[in-house]
Amino acid sequence: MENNHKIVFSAVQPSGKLTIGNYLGSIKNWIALQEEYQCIYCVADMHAITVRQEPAALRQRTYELVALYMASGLDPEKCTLFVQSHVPAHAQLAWVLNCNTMFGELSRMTQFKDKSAKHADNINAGLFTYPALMAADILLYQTDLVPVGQDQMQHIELTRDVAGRFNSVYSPTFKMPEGLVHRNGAKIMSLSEPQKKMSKSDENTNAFILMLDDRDTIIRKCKRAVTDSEAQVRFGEGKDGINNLMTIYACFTGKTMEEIEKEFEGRGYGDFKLAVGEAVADGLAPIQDEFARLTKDKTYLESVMAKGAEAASRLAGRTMAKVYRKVGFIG
Ligand code: AQP
Repeated sequence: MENNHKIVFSAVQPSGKLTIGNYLGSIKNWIALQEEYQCIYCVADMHAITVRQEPAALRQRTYELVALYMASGLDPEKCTLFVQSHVPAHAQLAWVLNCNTMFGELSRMTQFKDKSAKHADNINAGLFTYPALMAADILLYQTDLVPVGQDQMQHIELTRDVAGRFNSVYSPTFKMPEGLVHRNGAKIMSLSEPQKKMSKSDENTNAFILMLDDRDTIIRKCKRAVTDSEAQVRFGEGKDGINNLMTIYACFTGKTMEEIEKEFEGRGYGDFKLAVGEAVADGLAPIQDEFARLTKDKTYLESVMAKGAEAASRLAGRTMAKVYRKVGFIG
């Protein structure tokens, strides 16, 4: 397919093992885009330290996330894969954007409210200004499209507000990015509390399925998923648990909700939960095999990171030079 030069940017934090929420809400949707657009995918290690991380584990998870990107189908020959801290322009632009982002805007971010409640002992300034760094990530590359899960749309809106403000104060500099939320899997919910989003940092390990969970664990977690007492596989109001399992099943099998309802008509939740577990395990198995192969070759992963950082730095440098000139820094 011909590359139409629209730019796509997205990132995931190496803040824990990735869940199927991260996969279905973002990475899975990135694969097709690399055929059509100029795609830049980042491992957001700078975002990860807004929450306390164990340094050796962060380093290890950064390697693993690069490997997981590739195992999921991202091809470093077709897109740019890089690690955020390898491109200093992210921190440089974040500072300038911090000076163009309002305290009130940041105070309204639900992720800040959630995370500061969860990490009450470490409500640091980085956690608060995280959206300015995320705006920098996106705006540095003159991004057109940002494929994310539904939970990130508020940050994309803020990015647009900050870009608009900068453009009107200093003259047009940043392209206005659009969030791209996939119809299916935009918000995968916790298996234990299906009113809450599935999150990799949930303390309850039964609440999420990890991309690297083994088959038995996946099936066990699906069997334990909270549902309702109706015993009818149907998508509807008041059935958050079943709706969520149906969404997961639909994402892994490509079936519609109607097809799923028909398939499980007159059958109990036990059958359905087992089928969901098997579909997830089957879908993840090839990714897990490829991941195991790639993580053995650290040198190769480092070469992908280095090549990606070089390409990303080149693009980011152009925007940074413009920004510094416009705000009045001597070039
Ligand atoms: N439950 C989800 N359903 C759909 N999409 C999701 N995403 C996250 N959870 C779900 C999408 O995954 C991408 C990367 O997210 P992130 O690593 O930047 O962090 P996050 O959104 O804060 O994800 P987590 O799992 O909740 O991490 P922690 O627990 O560390 O905060 C984004 O595109 C996001 O929309």
